Amino acid sequence: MTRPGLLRIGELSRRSGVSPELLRAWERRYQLLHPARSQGGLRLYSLEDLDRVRVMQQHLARGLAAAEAAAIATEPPAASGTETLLDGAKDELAGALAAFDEPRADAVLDSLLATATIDTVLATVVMPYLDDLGKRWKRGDASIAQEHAATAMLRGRLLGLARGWGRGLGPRIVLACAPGEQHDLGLIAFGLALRARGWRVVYLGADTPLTSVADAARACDAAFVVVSAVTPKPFRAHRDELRTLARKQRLCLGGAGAAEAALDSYIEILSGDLVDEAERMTALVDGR
Ligand code: B12
Repeated sequence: MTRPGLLRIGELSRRSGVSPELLRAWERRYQLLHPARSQGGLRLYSLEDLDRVRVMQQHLARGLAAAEAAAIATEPPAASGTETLLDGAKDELAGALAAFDEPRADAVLDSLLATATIDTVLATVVMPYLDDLGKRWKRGDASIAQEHAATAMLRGRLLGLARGWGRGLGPRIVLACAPGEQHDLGLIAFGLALRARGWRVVYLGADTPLTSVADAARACDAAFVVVSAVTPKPFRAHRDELRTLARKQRLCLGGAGAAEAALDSYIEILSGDLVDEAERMTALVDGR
């Protein structure tokens, strides 16, 4: 991997699914990309370049001509407009999901993803929405059916965005929920934030036995393993197995339960906001 956020043309092509030839043409014709130069003179592209390519693709898929799509993709975001869009989007998403209106919820997410990065969409809309949903569910203001339908829909969308997160050349990370743990949305979102920073994700999902986590990490030569849980209970119940795993792999514990788990000091705890923690892990593996 090059520096986080700096990609060679091949990696930009793999991540966006656009051929290097077409990327160069878009750079030349529409100034869509603004590469920096490495010491050896190689072009290095930023995550903002990748975002612009994705916005361009979304508008092409909607039938716009290339010049029109490029004009939108290269427009500087109007800060206040974006903020207003994000503010309104959480309420709109909540309204659509509460009414079991999947097409409307999809449309809200589509328009958000066309204008904001995945980090922003996760941190300002999806995660706060899930937090509110949990509070409403606890108060009895959201039914079990509404909670199940909403989380199933969001989980599907997040996993859709995750397609191809195992590809590329970055370091590999194995993500798994602790044994007995069903809450995997935070872990998927964390994987997406890592993916945006060049990691390759091997996702094992809910309720994974720790011996299987160890097998997978060994088989794919993972740089890191993250085990997550919403409460400290599974971490405490599997303390010895976690210690064994930590002797073989670089292990981190994540999710709301990690902060209270109080295990050994050599097991890294990721207890902050998931985008910040993805940034911190990237710095760790880069030796920054
Ligand atoms: C959706 C949901 C479910 C779904 C999960 C679907 C899925 N595939 O994930 C289902 C229906 C399966 C479910 C089941 C249960 N749930 Co539930 N669930 C929720 C709900 C509404 C949203 C969870 C969620 O995804 N939140 C979004 C995440 C991302 O937010 P977060 O967990 O606060 O995480 C923050 C950080 O910790 C960080 N983060 C999260 N994960 C990770 C991972 C890493 C690596 C990192 C770095 C950071 C990170 O990101 C977040 C934002 O900063 C919450 C309410 C809530 N407030 O969260 C309840 C909640 C988590 N559930 C709860 C409970 C009690 C249960 C059940 C026991 C209910 C039951 N009686 O059956 C079962 C347990 C199942 C099990 N064995 O795990 C409680 C937990 C209370 C507690 N602390 O003990 C909550 C808080 C609801 C409540 N207010 O009571 N649940």
